[in-house]
Amino acid sequence: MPRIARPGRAAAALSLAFALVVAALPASAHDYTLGDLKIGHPWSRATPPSAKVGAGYLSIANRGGAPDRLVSAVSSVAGRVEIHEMKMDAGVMRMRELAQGLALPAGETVALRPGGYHLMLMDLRAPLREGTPVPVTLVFERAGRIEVELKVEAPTARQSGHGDHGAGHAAPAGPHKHGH
Ligand SMILES: [Cu+2]
Repeated sequence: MPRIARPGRAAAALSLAFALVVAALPASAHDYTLGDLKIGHPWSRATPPSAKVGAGYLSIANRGGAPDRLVSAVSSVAGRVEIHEMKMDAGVMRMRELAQGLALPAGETVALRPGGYHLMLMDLRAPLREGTPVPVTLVFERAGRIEVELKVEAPTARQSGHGDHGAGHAAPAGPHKHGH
C-alpha cells in the first residue's frame, strides 16, 4: 500500500526539516574548554586582498568561582593581536585597545562580537579567506593558554558594525577613531 503523506504530515515534515536546519546551524559552531573557561565559536570575516587588519569574535564563559582575564592573544597570521573595545561615544563609534585585557567575571559570559569587544589582528601577513581557519592562541591570567581556530566566514557575515573597521584603521581621520 503506497504511503500518502497527508498535508498535516507534510507540513510537520517540513517544519521538522526546518527545525533540523536551524538546529544544524549551531552545530557548525565549535567550542573549547580550558579549565573553568568555555570558549564558544571563535570566528572571523574574510578580508579584502589589501587589508592589513582582521577581527576575531568568540564568547568566553567563566564557569569557575574566581575571576579571570584574557590578557593577550597571538596568531601566526598577524604581526600582533590586540584586544579591542568598540563603543559609541557621543554619537561616534570608537575603538580602543584594552591595555589591561578583558575581565572575565566569575560565573559570567563575555561576548566578543561585531560592534563590541573583539580581537584585532594587526599587520595581517595574508588576507583572511573564507573557509580557511585562522589559528589564534588566547592567553588567560588564571586558566593559561589555548590555541583556538577562528572560523572565517563571508565578509558580510552576521551583524554589520564592523564592516568599515579596516577603513577606520587605514584612515584614522575618519569617524571610526582609535582612542589610544
Ligand atoms: Cu579593533
